[in-house]
Amino acid sequence: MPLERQLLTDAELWWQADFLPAPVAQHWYALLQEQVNWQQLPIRMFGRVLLQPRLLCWYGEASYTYSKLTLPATPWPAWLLPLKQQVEQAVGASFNGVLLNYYRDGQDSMGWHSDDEPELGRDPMIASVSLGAARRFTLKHKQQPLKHELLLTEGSLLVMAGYMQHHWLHALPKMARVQDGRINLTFRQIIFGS
Ligand SMILES: O=C(O)CCC(=O)C(=O)O
Ligand SMILES: [Mn+2]
Repeated sequence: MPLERQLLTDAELWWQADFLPAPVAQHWYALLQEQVNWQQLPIRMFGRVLLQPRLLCWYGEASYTYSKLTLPATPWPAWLLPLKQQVEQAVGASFNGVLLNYYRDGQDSMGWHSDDEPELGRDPMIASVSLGAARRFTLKHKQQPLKHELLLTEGSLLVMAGYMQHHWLHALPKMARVQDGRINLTFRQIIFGS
């Protein structure tokens, strides 16, 4: 099944459950868990410095400033290029950076935000591959009382585009019962000189 458009006001959201077959998704999960230099970065909250409730890594030709943290430009590892190319082919767009998130278990999470950093351009296109444990992905409209939710299952591909980041926030809430890890790759296009 190809990418299917989700019915969502003021946004483009596309979803493909079977982007990677389970054995392929498991192969990538194991490789990424092992090969990536995962880091837990600080976050400033209510005047205190805490650690982010997940691990991350950035690969890209440009640096990426996100949540007031600048992730330096880091060359793409050659072993990751086949997955990047497969995503580019499915989406019909090219990407020059990937933010990887590792949620060690259901206690790790990501709070409400939009991916609206200036270096992503006016209408960012973000392609997100999910590996490992299925997790809820929640969306809420910024101006209207609208909500949406997806279960991001292993091997699925989600694409956010168009006005999505202008009008919607998204989050990956905690799921207390989840004991397994999840790795997520969010492919992005950084516009140089912004
Ligand atoms: O883990 C996810 O699926 C969401 C990740 C995300 O929103 C981000 O990296 O900006
Ligand atoms: Mn995001």
